[in-house]
Amino acid sequence: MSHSIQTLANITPSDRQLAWQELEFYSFIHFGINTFTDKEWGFGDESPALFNPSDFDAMQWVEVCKSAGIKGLILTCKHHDGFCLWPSAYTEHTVKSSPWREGNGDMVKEVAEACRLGGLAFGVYLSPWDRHDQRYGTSEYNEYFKLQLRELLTSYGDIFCVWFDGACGEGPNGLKQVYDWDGYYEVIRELQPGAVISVCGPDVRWCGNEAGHTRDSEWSVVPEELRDCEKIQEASQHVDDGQFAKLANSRDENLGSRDAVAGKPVTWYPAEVNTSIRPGWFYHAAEDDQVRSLEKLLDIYYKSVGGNATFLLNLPPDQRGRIHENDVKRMQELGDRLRATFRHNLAFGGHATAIESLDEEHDATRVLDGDKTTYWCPNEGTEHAAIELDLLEEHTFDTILLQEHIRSGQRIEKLHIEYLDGEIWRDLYDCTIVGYKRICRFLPVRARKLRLIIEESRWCPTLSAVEVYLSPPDVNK
Ligand code: FUL
Repeated sequence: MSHSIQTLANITPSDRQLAWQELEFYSFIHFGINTFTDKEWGFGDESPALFNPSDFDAMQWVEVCKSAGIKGLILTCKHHDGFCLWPSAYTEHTVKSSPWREGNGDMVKEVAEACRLGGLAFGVYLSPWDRHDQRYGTSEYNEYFKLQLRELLTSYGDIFCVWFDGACGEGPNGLKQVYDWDGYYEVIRELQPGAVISVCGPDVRWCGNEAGHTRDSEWSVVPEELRDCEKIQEASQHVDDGQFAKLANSRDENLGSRDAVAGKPVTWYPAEVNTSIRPGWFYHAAEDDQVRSLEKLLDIYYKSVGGNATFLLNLPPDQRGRIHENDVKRMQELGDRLRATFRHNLAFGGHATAIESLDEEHDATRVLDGDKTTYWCPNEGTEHAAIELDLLEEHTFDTILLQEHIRSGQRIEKLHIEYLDGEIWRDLYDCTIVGYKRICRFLPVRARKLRLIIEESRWCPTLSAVEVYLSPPDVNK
C-alpha cells in the first residue's frame, strides 16, 4: 500500500490528542512503597506499615509544578509492587492498611483535589505488572485491573491521561499475564472519553528512551503498528515469535519519513518524552545532589515541547511526602527562565506577507493574530512556499516559535529561515518538521525582516503561529 501525499497530509489528531498536546509540559509523580524502602522496583512483599509520609502536602506538589509552568500531573497510583495509594475495595494492599492518616487516607483523592484547586490536569499511572497480587498471571487479574480502573476513573473527577507502563521484569520463568488491553481501553473510553491512553495504548507514543532525547524529526503520523510496540515488546520477553524484530520499533530514529511509512497503514500517534529530574524515578536521599541542571532541563524542554513532542518530567517526593528543596529550587529557576524568554513576542504587531495564499481567510496575517485556530496556507497542493515577516523595527532575537495548524494534519518536512542583513538575506536556521510546535534557537541576531522558506511539505503546508523572542542574557545554549 503506498500513500498519496494528500492522504498522509490529512491524517489528523482526535480531540483528546489535541487537548493533551496543548498541555505541552506536565509532571510525573513517582511516590509509593519504594519511597520508603529506597528502591526503584519493589518486590511486592513490602509491609504497608512502611508507608507513612510525615508531612505530605499535595498542594506543595502542585505549587512546585506551577512554578515551572507545568500544566498537568500524573500520579503513580499503583507501581509494580502493587501497593495502592487509594483505598481500593479490591485489595488490602493499600493505604488503608498503612499507619498514614490512621488508615483513613486517600492520596489519589488529595492529589486530584489539589490539582483541581491549582488548575492542573490530573492523570493516573496504574502499573499492569503487579508483583503483589495473587491473581497476577490469571484471567482474574484482568477483572481486578478493570475494577481498579473503574475506581480511579469514577471517583476523582476528570482524568486527562491513563499511563500504561510496558515494563515487566518477570523474565522467561516468571508469571505470564495475558493482558486484556482491549478490555482496559473499553473501560477508559466508557468512563473518561477525554483521557488519552499513553505508552501501552493507542493515543500517545513513548519516545523510545527515558533519557530525555527527542528525535530531530518527531513525526506525529507514523505506522499504526507502533501502537502495539510497547505491549508486544513486553510479551516478546516471553515468546519471541520472530515477528517482533520485523516491526517498526519505538526506538527507531526514522519513524515518520515518507520512506519509513511507505507501504504501511499509518495513524496519528504523537510522541511524549518522559524522564526524571534525578537519576531515579523514586526518591533516594543519595541523589539529592544529582538534580538535573537548569541547562539540561531547558535543553530537554526545547527539544521536546519545541520539537513536536510533550515533556513528562518526573519529580519524586521524599519520605516526608514533599518535593525536596533542591528540586523545588530547580523548578522555580526553570519556570522563571521560560517565562522571561516567552514574555514579549517581538513579532506582535508586525506584518506578514506571502507570495501565495489560498484565500483571504488563510492569508499571511493569520500567523501573527495570536489565534491558534487561524492559519496561513498557500494554494492547495503547493509544496514549496515562503512567508516574510517585518517586525517594523530592528530587534535582537535568538528564538523563533512556529506552529502548524495540526487540526489540518502535519505537513512541513523541511524549513529554512533567513534574516535580512542590509541588502543580503543570510541563513539563520534549518530544520525538518514543525508539527504542533517547533522552537528554533540560535545565536542572537539583529534584524527587522525575516523569511521562512518551506522547502518540502506533504501537500500544502499550514502555519498558525510565528513568534519571535529574545531569551534573557544568561541563558546557556
Ligand atoms: C518504567 C518503570 O519500570 C519505571 O519504574 C518507571 O515507572 C518508568 C516511568 O517506567 O518502565
